[in-house]
Amino acid sequence: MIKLTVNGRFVEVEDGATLLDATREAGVYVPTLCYYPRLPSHAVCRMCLVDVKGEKTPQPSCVTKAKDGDIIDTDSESLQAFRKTDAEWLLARHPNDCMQCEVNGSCKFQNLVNDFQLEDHWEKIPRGSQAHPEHKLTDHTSPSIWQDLSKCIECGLCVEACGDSGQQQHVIGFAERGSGRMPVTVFDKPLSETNCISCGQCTLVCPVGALIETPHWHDVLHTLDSHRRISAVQVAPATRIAISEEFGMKPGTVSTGRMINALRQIGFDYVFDTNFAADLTIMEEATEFLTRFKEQKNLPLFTSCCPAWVNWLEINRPDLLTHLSTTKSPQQMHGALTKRGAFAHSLGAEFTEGKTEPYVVSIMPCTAKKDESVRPGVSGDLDHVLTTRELARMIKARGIPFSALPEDGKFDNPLGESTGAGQIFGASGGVMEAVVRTASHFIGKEDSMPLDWHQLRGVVKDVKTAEIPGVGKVAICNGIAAAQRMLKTEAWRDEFVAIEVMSCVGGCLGGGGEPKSMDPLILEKRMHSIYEIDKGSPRRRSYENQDIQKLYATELDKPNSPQAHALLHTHYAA
Ligand code: HC0
Ligand code: SF4
Repeated sequence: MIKLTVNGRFVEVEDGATLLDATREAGVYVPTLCYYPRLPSHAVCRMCLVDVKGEKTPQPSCVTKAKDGDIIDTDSESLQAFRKTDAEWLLARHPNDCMQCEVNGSCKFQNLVNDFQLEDHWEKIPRGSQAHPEHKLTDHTSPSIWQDLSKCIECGLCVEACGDSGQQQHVIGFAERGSGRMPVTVFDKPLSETNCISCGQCTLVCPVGALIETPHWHDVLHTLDSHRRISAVQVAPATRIAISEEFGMKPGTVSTGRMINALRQIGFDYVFDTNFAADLTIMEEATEFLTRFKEQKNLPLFTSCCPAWVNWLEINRPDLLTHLSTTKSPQQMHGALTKRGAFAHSLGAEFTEGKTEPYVVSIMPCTAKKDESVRPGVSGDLDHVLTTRELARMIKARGIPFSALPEDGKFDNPLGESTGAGQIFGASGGVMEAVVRTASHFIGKEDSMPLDWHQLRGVVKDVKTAEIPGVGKVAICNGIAAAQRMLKTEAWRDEFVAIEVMSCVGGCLGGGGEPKSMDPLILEKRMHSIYEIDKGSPRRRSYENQDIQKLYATELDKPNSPQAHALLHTHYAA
């Protein structure tokens, strides 16, 4: 351990810790703009400079390692003056449209301006140099991601998140030098024409509003307020946990009941659980897997519920699309059942008497789910997809005191009941574990196989594997970069019978639409809660879901039946 003092306070930090870590340990606030826990720091914003006794110049605390005996001052007059000037320079290049900005209230730069009481007294120098008009500042062509580089502060985090340190897609890179420097797409193409997979990791790390999810929450509130259609919303497994962070609660706090109550107050007539459809996905996907296994065809099966992974395959390896499960994702299944299946039928007369079809919204921790909802083959299942962050904005816009809401909210049925297997979909490895739990029942080995597959869990390892007795080896790729690495050789073809890929590290709980936490252990904390919900569930295998059993009995016959195929399966664009 390293012992040092920060502003006169004694602290101990682990070997290898930075001065920034030490300030956090001491409970001292040091502003940062270009720092993000899981990405390399380049110390470009200079906001985190601190004085270190004995050093002639201030040191960037995000990259300077702490040493035994260091004496740190974070708040000297000269540091305050430097930070102020530095931030005012950024402000001179920043548009003054905070009131209309989608990240108003959660922008790190806005917070800084507020904290430092900065005045915008310099002459404005709009971003985007006249010398390089080819770099378009705004791009609204993607169904998932909006770009507005007039707000960019050049932190470089999007370049890292999309590039070598993150998703390995390299869609965004820096162009130009000096004051014209900005992160642009390859050949300045609109995002929709690049290899962007819509994962949204760039929006997660952007400290300002330069890269955001394509916003749809205004449309949702507008439609709800018109009261013209019966409305239904479904919520993803990961959202009910991460939403708590947006309201100052401890990471990992489970807010299922509060969230349901908030959604009712926002104005939704029905609040459903995506986990119900996750159970249904398992019925379809486990059956599909066992059929392929029997026929030894199109193995290994690739899971298909991560739309950024589907996008990646379509763009980069269309030759492998036959491996993808044709089972729709839970989001799309739930949408189809709500719009055209069980729920729509249950509305009966109310549905037919002038109210038109139900208005269906989903809330996901993911930006690519927006893109998925307009894919050929599934478009029409849903009207709008919102991220967890957009849900928080709606709750705030409605003035709902989220943390004070009662925790007693319950999902509506019949599309609301779920098992623990549906809940673990939100974590990397969860889909595969859920498949194994139900497939073992289908092949009569339920009693001899474990319910908990700890080898498949975790947010740290790139690739996790497990041997399923009598079936073969399965693999989990924790992030799209891990999948890319695996597919570089041919070994996967013979080694595995099924492969789960989630494009974001950690799975959906680390999705690009989640709250922008700076807690280095955020993925672990969210994951812990997901498995706690599973552990406490009375039913933990998807086939045990009573409402799913009823759905097959009344509407879908059996898994992979023609009826199930018509409503619950899709195809891919080669
Ligand atoms: Fe996920 Fe899903 S688990 S992709 O991560 O399969 O977004 O949370 O809702 O559809 O269920 C996201 C999360 C979902 C879907 C489910 C799957
Ligand atoms: Fe890159 Fe993902 Fe952002 Fe697209 S959404 S630019 S792939 S990080």
